[in-house]
Amino acid sequence: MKTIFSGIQPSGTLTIGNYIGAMQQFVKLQNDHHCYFCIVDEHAITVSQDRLKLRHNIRSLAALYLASGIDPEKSTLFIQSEVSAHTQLGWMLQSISYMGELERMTQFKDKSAGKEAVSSSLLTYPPLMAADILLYNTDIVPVGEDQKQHLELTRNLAQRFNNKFNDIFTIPEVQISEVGARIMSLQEPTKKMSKSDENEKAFISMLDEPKKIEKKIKSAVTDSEGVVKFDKENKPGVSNLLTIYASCTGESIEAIEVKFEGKGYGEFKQGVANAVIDVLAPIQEKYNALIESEALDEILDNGADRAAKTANKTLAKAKKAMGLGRVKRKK
Ligand code: ATP
Ligand code: LTN
Repeated sequence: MKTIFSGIQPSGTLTIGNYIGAMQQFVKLQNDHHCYFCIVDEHAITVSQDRLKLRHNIRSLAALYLASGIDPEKSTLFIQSEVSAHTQLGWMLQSISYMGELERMTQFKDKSAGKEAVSSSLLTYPPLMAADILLYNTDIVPVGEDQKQHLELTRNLAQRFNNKFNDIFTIPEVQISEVGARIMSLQEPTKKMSKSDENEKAFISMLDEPKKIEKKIKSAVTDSEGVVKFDKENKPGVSNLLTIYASCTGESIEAIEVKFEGKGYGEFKQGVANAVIDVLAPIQEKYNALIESEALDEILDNGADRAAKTANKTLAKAKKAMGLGRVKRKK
């Protein structure tokens, strides 16, 4: 069975973009893969976080993974900072990363643009991400399109390490889902929907109430043509809503276009809102049952123990390959 690793940052409540682009895929993949799903809190602190909010977001993200259908019997769900091998290998991989290649990462450029004080961890984010992946001998990394460049770098670092020291890392493949790989902002449909967007109207949170979902979709930016048709170039807003609709119902884009032929955006938007509400209602119910439960802590404790077992083995091999520490004497 192939091994899968993916991570989500606890930097806010997950959006419908995260759900479609990440969660939906994870839930399917766990049936025939060996899966690790990680709450990457050490990545979240590369930008400033309020400590109480961060703590809340970590727990909330864990509950959302489970409420979305991640089964702790099938998958290992854990918090990055509870498995210390991640930062340790992350540091080691920084030592073989070049400034130039890190500065070229679009995420770094986007997040640092126009800022006066940029933390160095924003620059060294990709070697930590590479460590997350490489610790588990990962074969496949399912992510959204925006993470492709980081995956390419991860592969380069793994190859560089293997060539320079010893052949210990598996070279991971990226897997990007086709439909819904990139859900866009409701307010600026040429920009990715992001849970840390300052404008709350730009995203639908997985925990938004039905009324709020309806309101946000009704105020989504479209165009003045009044035709429900998929055309990413000329009709980014409508195309985005079509993608959301299709991902929530499983219907094809073409079938939805036919359904709303000759109908206005008002009716279409109501349809999109209903589709989103129907998908989120059962998830929210499960979330509410989990969020304060002891069961959630137990799952995360077990997950961290299981993850550490594998991670520590890889870390020991990598340290040995690099010449760190001592050779253990035989007693
Ligand atoms: P932030 O805005 O806080 O940087 P984010 O909302 O972009 O975060 P991440 O934690 O970076 O979310 O990503 C979690 C997963 O969800 C990744 O696999 C990412 O590619 C995917 N993802 C994030 N946003 C979208 C989106 N708009 N459409 C599809 N997939 C997405
Ligand atoms: N950088 C990713 C989150 C992330 C990740 C990972 C994804 C951190 N470590 C390892 C896949 C594998 C993001 O911002 N979406």
